[in-house]
Amino acid sequence: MTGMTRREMLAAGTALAVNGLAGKAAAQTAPATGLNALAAAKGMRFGSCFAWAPAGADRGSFANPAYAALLERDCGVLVPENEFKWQALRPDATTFNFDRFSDMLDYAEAKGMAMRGHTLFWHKTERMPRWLNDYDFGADPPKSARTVLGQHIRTAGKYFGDHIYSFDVVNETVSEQGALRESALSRAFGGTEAMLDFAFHTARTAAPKSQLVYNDYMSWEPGNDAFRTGVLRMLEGFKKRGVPCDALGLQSHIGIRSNDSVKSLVAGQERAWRGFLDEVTGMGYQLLITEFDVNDRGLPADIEKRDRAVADYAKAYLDICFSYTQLKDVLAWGMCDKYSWLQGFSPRGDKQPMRPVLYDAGFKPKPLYAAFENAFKAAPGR
Ligand code: 9MR
Repeated sequence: MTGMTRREMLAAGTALAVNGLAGKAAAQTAPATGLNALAAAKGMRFGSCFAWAPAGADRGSFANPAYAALLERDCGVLVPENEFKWQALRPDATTFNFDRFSDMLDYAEAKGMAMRGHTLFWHKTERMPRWLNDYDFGADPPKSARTVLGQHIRTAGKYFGDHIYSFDVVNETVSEQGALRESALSRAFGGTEAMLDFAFHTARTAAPKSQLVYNDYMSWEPGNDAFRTGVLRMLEGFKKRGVPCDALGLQSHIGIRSNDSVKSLVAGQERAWRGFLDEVTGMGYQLLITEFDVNDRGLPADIEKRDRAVADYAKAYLDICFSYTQLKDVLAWGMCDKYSWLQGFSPRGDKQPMRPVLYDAGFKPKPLYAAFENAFKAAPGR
């Protein structure tokens, strides 16, 4: 698509309306500064999600100079928080709208940062566009299901495969009980397994150079045994069937939700988490941390104590994860507390703003930032 404008694209007679494609320059490599420099010294990379917003909006966006300064200081890789999801890209079955995503990619590439694609398919009905949940799969449901999902993955791969080095091909298809979720689309395929295999094979063909990831809300939090077992069974199945999935994305939305001390939480969670990571890497999968943040609901309001516990808990988690040299990319789910999804999704009982990511609402680094610095410094090279 190099040099092809949106108008030329449309004139080229594609069966689908694909908006938002400007000519793209080749990606450059960001000069490593801040956390990304510490990561790079170990063969790793640090990054964050970010958003699209109108110029100057008070958002976690490249268009907010204060937020962009954080991205440019610390990040070598970026991922759109919402703008590459079906709900953002696909107003209906025949239209793609890449306008916002395209702006984000232009920014990332102008700054020499790599881009991840989140996500080619989020298999939760409440996260799928309504038109897809209500879709009429007609007389030959498997065929029309392959057309719908295939068009999406092929279009994203065709236009952005050379620009997105890593795709979350499927996000969250394993339930809390460890079963594969179902939807109208998976039923049309004749089952979730057939749909997952098709998604990864199609992504490999459409974007042969990109890393293909299964992403889920993995972390060391307790009470996840059935869920983790379900993920392991699915990953085993991929290997047996030759499904081209390269890596497991550990979302890593960790949190302290009780009065337990950091020490006792770590002691209770480390063994099972290492056991899980041993199994995943033992099957030959790479790892990424894709959406790191720390929910501080269970911690006292006192900011000094709260930030200390968040940082200590995070450092223990990062040390374990970084000890696996299969893990190279580490992305936070936002750089500044002010814009974290958790402020709205999971407010604290005392109504104090949450402090889940690396910079506070005044754009100052917190102890969590130092925890990342120290974790990268302590990590074995890869
Ligand atoms: O942070 C995202 C929030 O702004 C969106 O409203 C929400 C639904 O699209 O998704 C949030 O990001 C999620 C990510 O896409 C997948 N893993 C869990 C993240 C937090 O819910």
